[in-house]
Amino acid sequence: MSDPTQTALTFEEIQLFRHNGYLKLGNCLPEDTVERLKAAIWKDINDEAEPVVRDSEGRVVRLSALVDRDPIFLETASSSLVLDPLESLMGPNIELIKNRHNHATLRLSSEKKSGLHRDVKQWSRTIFTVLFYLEETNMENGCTLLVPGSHHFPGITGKIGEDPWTQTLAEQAVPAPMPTGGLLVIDSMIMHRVGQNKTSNSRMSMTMGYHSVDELNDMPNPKRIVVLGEGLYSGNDLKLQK
Ligand SMILES: O=C(O)CCC(=O)C(=O)O
Repeated sequence: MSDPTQTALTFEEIQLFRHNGYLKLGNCLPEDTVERLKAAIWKDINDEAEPVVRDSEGRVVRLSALVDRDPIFLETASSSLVLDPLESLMGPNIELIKNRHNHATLRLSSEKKSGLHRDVKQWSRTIFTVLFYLEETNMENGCTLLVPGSHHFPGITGKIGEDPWTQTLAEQAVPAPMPTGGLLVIDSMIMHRVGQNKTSNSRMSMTMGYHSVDELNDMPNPKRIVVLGEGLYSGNDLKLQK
């Protein structure tokens, strides 16, 4: 795969990410990568290759377990285009998470409006999510909307919009239009939602979750893949065993 260099993030970009909870990355996926990803996604959608999620009309709108499908998915999710900026945010040892996100979604025209949500519940267990936009996304076809800074709010148990303090948040969501091949990294505690697709076309994206290697866990986790650095362990029980 051709892999344009994505430089490490600047201090200002890192600060913006920490402050706002999201960052549009400077470089896009190369055109040929986008085409390979879309072809692999369309193939599995047309074959209805499980595991899939269907909409109320029975149409396949999501492919799950993406990294166990065509190798292009893992290749893209672990390319330096993604890992160079992630390393600036997460350090040198990074795992890709197989049981959160790890899917491709076809957003079709829909009357239903989705609500704000978080991808994780508590700030001490947050992950970072990368959204790979395989088609241009804008206000018409339902670009992602985010509430800047909402990743700093405490964990909540109910649905966003149920407690009085979260009720007004929907009004604060800002749109994040993205070009074809664009990459958006979010702190998964940020409150966000997908916009409404008011066109007759699809809006295709791929979503992957990442975590820094947990240096206090020495149990192999088959639902994680180390994609950068090493799966090191530095618990202080090592000293006690000597
Ligand atoms: O596709 C989008 O715009 C948002 C996706 C999303 O909210 C999610 O996968 O949790």
